[in-house]
Amino acid sequence: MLVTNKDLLVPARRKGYAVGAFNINNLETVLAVAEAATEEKSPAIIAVTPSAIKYAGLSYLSKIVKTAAESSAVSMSLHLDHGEDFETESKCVAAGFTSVMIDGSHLKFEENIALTKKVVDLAHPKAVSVEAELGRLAGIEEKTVEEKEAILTDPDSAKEFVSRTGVDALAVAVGTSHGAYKFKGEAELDFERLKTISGKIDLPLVLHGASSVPAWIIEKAAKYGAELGGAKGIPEEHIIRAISLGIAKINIDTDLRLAFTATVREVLANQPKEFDPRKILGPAKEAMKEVVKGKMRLFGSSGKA
Ligand code: PGH
Ligand code: CA
Ligand code: ZN
Repeated sequence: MLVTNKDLLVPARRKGYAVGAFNINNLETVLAVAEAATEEKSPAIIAVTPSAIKYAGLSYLSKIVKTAAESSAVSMSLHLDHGEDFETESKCVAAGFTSVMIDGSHLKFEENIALTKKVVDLAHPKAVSVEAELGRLAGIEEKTVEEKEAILTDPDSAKEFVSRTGVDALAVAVGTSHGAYKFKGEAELDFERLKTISGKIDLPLVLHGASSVPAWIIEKAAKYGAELGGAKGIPEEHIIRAISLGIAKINIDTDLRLAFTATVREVLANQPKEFDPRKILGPAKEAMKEVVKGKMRLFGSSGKA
């Protein structure tokens, strides 16, 4: 079933669990998320970035995701992740996305409000949910954000932002970042700030850059030749605490990429005679599916479909 992010996230925030938003860019990743959601009886958000669209095409990706949603008993949404311009937002709404993110976090406050409002006015009449971002995460994104340019979300500005734009969900910056290298030292999130924001805003809050970069995946990848020294993610205890403080949507990309790559390396190393793509990508899909199932259990969304 294809539903909106609002349908999935309002109950999540109210009941204290979070729904995973999993970044996809090919058939295998969509299958991994859809099969995991079915087995866990969990809702799922399937997230597509502009760079995924550039890689695989809007029509291919939206049709693959819609096929997955329509053939599953659980609820799923088709979500644009980190859309940055009105044209991309319009194309995704026209292609049947049920939710769009407008990431104006690189803009000045008033400009971010104006662009976000314009997207809300486009999306809401078509019953499409809108997520916006205030503050700025460091790391690899559509455009890489240097650490010194990262800004944590100001709670009062966030309250003003949501009331003036009418968004359905807000992505906050509380110390996470995109990619596999989130911390040089201890993993630290600003929970006090998150608590203050969620006290002021009762909308579902979104945690980007939430991959945990599990040691077992890094070790498996390294065993078969990957060079990922210094990779570090968000500890699972931090995720649980963030959910208790109002986070209702959690974005995961890096952990799926790592599981995929570690498994492809393992298959190629152990079976040098194999050259059937299905025998290489099939196990990689299974590995991503196990990661997704683990996230659903961690986020508390299992059994909530
Ligand atoms: C993310 C994914 N996508 O929008 O925020 O973050 O790099 O931690 O998986 P990760
Ligand atoms: Ca951003
Ligand atoms: Zn993100």
